[in-house]
Amino acid sequence: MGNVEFRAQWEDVANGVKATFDEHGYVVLRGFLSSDEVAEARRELDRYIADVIPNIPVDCVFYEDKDDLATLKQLPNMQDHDAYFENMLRGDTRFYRLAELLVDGVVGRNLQLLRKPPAVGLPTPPHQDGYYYMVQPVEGLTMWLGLDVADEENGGLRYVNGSHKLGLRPHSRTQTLGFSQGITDYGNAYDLEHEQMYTAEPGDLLVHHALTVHRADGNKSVDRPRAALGFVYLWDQVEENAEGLAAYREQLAADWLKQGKI
Ligand SMILES: O=C(O)CCC(=O)C(=O)O
Repeated sequence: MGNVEFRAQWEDVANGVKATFDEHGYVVLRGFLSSDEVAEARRELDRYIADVIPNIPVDCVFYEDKDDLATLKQLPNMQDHDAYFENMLRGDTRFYRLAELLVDGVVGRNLQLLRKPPAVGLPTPPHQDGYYYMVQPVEGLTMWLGLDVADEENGGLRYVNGSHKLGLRPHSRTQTLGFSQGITDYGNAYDLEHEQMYTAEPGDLLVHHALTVHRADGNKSVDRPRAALGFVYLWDQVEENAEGLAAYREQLAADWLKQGKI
């Protein structure tokens, strides 16, 4: 990955980026990947879709409608099934180095496709990623790398500025495949005053803390998919409720199967 422009900016970025992330709970890095690098990631994603999907369990591939392959919406844990994406998350990549800069000592836990197919792509409910991971302390981050244009029509990201300083919020089960937990008291005065919507171009990187409240709209366009890659890094000192997490995931997969969603 040799984005010269990015390397030239790296020192400035490194100086300012952590302060911004710590203050707001997120930071937006425009042009984090060059167009060539985005093209490579997209080619690898196409290869994954063609060659890997046929050989992985059903709970690793989500569609809005499983009978319509055009409605592909999420590919969780791609790092478990493919060396290219394993390296992207855990190798000595720009993503990993940035995660290390923001949280000293990280483990790459999940690399997933986050896609909203046109017309049927559902909204992402308001949530905090830290709630899903069952860890203490809730210390980690998610990077969201745009592969398509994302905007108000097809599902830009909405962050609640400063919400990472206010602790974990109550969540409960949603019926949204891939985002099974949503904040139950979302929409209080703080949320409404501090939420900001971000659009993205391919190659832009949005990074948020594991406690930052965020959501996204559905894809209301007729022909513009909105694809992104999501990278989850957790602090390497967190304590995980591994049993609770495994039990929850097993139950969830059983529910989706029963409902015919996967
Ligand atoms: O892409 C989206 O709609 C949501 C992304 C998200 O919630 C996340 O990366 O944590």
